[in-house]
Amino acid sequence: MSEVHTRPIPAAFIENALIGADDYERMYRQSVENPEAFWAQQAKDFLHWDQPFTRVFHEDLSRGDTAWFADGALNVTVNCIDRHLANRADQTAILWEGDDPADNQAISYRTLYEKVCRLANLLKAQGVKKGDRVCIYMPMIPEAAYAMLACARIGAVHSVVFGGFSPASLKDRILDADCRLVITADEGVRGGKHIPLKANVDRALTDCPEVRRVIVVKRTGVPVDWDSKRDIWYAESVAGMDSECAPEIVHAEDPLFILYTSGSTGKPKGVMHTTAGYLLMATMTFKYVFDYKEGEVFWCTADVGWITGHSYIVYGPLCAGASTLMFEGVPTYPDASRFWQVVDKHKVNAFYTAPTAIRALMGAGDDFVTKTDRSSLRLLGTVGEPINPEAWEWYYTVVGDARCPIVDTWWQTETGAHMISPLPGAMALKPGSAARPFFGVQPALLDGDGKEIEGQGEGSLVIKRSWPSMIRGIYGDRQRMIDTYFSTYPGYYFTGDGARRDGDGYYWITGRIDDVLNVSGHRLGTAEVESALVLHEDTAEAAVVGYPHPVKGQGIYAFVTLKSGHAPSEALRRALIDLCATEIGPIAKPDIIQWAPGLPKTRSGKIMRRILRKIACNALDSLGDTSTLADPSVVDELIAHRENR
Ligand code: 6R9
Repeated sequence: MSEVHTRPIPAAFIENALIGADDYERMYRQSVENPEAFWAQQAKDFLHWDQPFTRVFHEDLSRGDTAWFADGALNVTVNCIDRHLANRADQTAILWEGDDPADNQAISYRTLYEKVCRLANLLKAQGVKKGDRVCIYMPMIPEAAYAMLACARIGAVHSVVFGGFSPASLKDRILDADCRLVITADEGVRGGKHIPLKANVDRALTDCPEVRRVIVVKRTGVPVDWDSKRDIWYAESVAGMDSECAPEIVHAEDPLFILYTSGSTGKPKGVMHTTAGYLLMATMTFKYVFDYKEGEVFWCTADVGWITGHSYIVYGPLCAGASTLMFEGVPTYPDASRFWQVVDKHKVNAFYTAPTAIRALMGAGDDFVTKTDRSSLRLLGTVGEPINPEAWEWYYTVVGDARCPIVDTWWQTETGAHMISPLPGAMALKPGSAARPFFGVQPALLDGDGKEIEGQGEGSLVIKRSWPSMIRGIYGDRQRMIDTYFSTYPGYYFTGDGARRDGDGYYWITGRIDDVLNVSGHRLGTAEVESALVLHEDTAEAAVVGYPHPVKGQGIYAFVTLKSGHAPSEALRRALIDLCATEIGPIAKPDIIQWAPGLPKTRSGKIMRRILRKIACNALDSLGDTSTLADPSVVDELIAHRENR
């Protein structure tokens, strides 16, 4: 890669930044040299405790163990709502922008308090108790946030399932977490299209006999099928509830939520986060990485079904007392100017989105951006996948008018909060680099032998010590957490990403080094897509790999072998693509299907994905050694008929 030029921090920004270069160096040093003192102070500064902690943390990474502030007790909603009522009850907590530009709503902290208490009381009335799991399958409407917070109010554990997932995926997640109650809406609305959420829930629940109650928010008012023993309407049910609900004070290490994410093998896993450490780090990173100042409007465009929505639409901003914008729609509806129209309409100060959206909008042309004002913007951010320097430059110069620093934030569902990111007032920016670690985070790069690389170099990205918002478990399968994250390199947290460190100590994330795909910033396991493809009765075998895609970052390339006697056809191709959509969700549709008479396998029968990746990327001069294959001629056949040239 050619060396990119460094962008200094705009002078006007440095002056008022919360953390300057010297602050960063000093605080970072303290955070790693004396983590006890550092984190104890942060936890006192950022959170309200009902029972103060005396122990700061404990860790044993070889067993994936960590505990933070373990003898302290608190409630997340007291931190995100109640404590703001004295000073900012009338300030907007959630600024909702509907899919239709004419639809919007400002919810004050006072109103949020009432909405959350009523729903919390409704959950209690339905028998939900501390520790019970509640599934939330919602569009991007304020009720999604109320539902998450209502669970937190009573110590219940939410499991938000992205509204784009299919009934089959929803069913798997409900069963895995043993949820007994589901909160959903009649429909979702995105880009003018309607998504039948309630009908999806009905289908999922045919296999979930334990779910006794479904609370349905009326979003569009379309007629929906109704099971009068099971389903209740949200609005009429909460109307009868008390608007006060005493918070359940929970232990710092009690679970707050489960969120499913894809790994390299098997079904998606329920990543578990606990209360205090997660909330602390979500809030602290929100404030410092986005340089958040009182009264500002913050907009994260993610869906609440992903970790980014959890940490930076709901928990981080609300705990910090910010106004958080929640957007129901898509970047290109009614047209490709929508994001910037919304920025102007609501005077957004910080804007946080994914590289895939930036690339898509870049392709639509500058006019959609330049015809808007955007002078309210002070800072831009990206997350979800590596950002290519061209997209970075466009974001910086065209969207940000070369005034706004860009924070490229590297983190994961499992890390709960930002791990590597510029602090915008503290360090110069390098397009394409996530810059330097956040306080308390100690990244390292390991070589092929598991030895730490000093100074410049490239390797497997790991984290050396625990941090407050580290994954605490995989729901129902502790061993799987240890195997996935703490066994590859004992004593380290294994991220699954590769990275390079340059001479200034900046990190450049190179992408996943395992069998996880990143399609438009969404994680998908190759194994999940393969399982869907082989459900078709004509399919004998399937192997899925990623390949570079100009907008999505990665596209899905599937090699499919048919059972003997079955011939490829366009109809079969469509059927396989649809199968991925119905089994997983539309994001899992393969971009390319190549009919493969055979797959490259070792003599022991293992598919050599390394070779398939090269074929999918059209990188034929670096195929590597194929001599260990059972039948090397398979490779020539696949190359001759490759679909990506
Ligand atoms: C927050 C989130 C995590 C994976 C992660 C990495 C990729 C996220 C990135 C990035 C390069 C960034 N990733 N942020 N890669 N630069 N700034 O996206 O969580 O859905 O769990 O995905 O996304 O590969 O391992 P999650």
